[in-house]
Amino acid sequence: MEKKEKFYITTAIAYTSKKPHIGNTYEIILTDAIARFKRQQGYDVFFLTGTDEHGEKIEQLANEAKIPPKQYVDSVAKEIRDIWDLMNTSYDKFIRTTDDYHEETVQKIFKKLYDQGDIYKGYYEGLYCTPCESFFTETQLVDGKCPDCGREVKQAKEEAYFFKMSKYQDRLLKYIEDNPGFIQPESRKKEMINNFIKPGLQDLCVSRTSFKWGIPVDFDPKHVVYVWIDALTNYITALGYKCDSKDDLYKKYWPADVHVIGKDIIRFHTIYWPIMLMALGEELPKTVYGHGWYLFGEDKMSKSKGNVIYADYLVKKFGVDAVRYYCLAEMSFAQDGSITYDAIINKYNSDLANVLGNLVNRTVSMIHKYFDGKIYLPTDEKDVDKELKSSIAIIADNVESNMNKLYVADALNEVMNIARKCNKYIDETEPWVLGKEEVTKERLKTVLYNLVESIRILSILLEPFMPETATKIQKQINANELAYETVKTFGKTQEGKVGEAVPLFARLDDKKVLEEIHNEISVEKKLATVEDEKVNVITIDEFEKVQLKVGQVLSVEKVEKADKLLKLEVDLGTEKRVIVSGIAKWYNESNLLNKKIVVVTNLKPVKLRGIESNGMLLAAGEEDVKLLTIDGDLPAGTNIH
Ligand code: ME8
Repeated sequence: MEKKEKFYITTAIAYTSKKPHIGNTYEIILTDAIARFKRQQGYDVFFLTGTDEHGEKIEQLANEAKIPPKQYVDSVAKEIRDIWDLMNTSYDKFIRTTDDYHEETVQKIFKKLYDQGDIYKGYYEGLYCTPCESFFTETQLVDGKCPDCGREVKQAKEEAYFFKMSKYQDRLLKYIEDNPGFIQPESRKKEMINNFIKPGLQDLCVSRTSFKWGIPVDFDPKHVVYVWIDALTNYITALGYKCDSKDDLYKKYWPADVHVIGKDIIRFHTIYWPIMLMALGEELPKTVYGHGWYLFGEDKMSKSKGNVIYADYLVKKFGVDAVRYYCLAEMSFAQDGSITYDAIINKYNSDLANVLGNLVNRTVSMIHKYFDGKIYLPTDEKDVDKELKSSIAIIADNVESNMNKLYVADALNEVMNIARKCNKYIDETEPWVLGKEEVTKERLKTVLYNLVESIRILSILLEPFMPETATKIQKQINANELAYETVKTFGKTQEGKVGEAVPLFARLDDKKVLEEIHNEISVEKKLATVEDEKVNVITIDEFEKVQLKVGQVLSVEKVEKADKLLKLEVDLGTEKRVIVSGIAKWYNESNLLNKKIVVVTNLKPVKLRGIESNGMLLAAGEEDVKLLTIDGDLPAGTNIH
């Protein structure tokens, strides 16, 4: 038997920080469609997906949830895999970056690169905020202070490992230029070359000491490996690349034929990743395809805006294949897509119910009505039949060429064009007229045969995009010839009986469905808010750690060269304190002197513009700020409880 050509395709590995939304889910559906298409074409496909489970953010989320990070990622990784399974994606392997074999190989790779001099130990220098444990650049500061907590930052140096990116810069540029298909879409290629590579690559800081949830550098365990080095390596560890040896799977499938990723992480995949591979002496991936993003209408999906759409909810409302259809059809190559509930309902009705569902249902029902479910071979060929056959042949070619260019939405639209052509063919041939007279019923046999045969071809071409629907259609028309090559030969259907006519996509009442969604979403939002609040619940003991007192303002001064700051002297009964506060925009001596306010008295002192501030005032508001005051008269120093 002829040896099949291999095809290795991967998705980005999803962060186990939170449940994936429809945008992340789009990527696995897209990759699945390409993988299924390649399998149909006879390739020996390996399709990899998985989860990216380390990093500071995940450590923080686990801390907030008061569970160990591993327990946290186990639960989110399961949620992700369940959604990938729900979407009927045909991945061959699901890798987790917490898998033992992956962690071991990442350590070996780090050591190898260190031993050969590509990674060196140095210092990360910058402006450091101690409480936040973070480095910032001058431009990231806000009023010269930490952009996160507003405190002073100081010049600091932290030990870290660096990767000599610049060493490989020229080789990378040459690879990109010699392999025009490497970065897709083309427009991204220019961006990478002109904005990042040509100006000169900086050495990359590849270890961290500020958190623990990562793969330790085995020869220097206070460092953990930078999460991107850990994550990118998944594409080879999953195949059994072990640094000092390689499994057969690796030998067979590497290099990747396509890495499917989102547009935001193209730089990591087309600069850092190829350079890592060059340093390891391994082949580079053939193509990195950075798809666009799904937006909610025109906005980025974000939990805080409450506009995140989840795949499992959509599946409950519309079914798996309708969700796959929308996602694949509505994001053109090199562009962003838009998703809203009403757009899904519209597309469902216009394409799936009216065009595809209607065609299959009408055809199978007519065969039952006129011929007791029997399909007869055609007996003549009119122009209208020729036209149908030739357009289907052209469409089948278009589907293939679009898929080979990764123009998945265009390919799917072509498949739907078969259904559109068939509906037009029904209008032109008027089967209901032909069915009236015995003499014209002979012609009707041919018309219905052509429809069934077109639907058979359509169903094969539809399989990569909507696998369940393809099978349902094949059952209804009782199709036996399902090999991909047969899409190019019109006439494979034999005499026989069709199955039962079962509607594929019942039309949705848009107003009713939208109203249901609106109600369900608002209940979900409420539940989510209760959940969020639970995470932040504190006990009375914790609250009592904060000492609050009534303070009276004794003096008010502006702080030099700091527009926002006021220096106050506050009477706390038994003592006087200096407090520096960022309220100069709203308060001055005239509206603050003698005022009774609320002061946190046991906060660690901080220096602001060289003045030690010993306490904090409580205030409300962002744009318009008001200090908390006391209702009635109480002496300065009174405890607040
Ligand atoms: O980036 N529409 O993980 P991730 C379409 N762990 N795609 C979107 C999207 C949207 N609205 N939002 C995100 C990571 N994506 C890393 C990858 S790979 C070695 C490490 C895409 O969970 C995003 O671009 O944040 C990425 O390709 C994928 O979803 C996973 O995103």
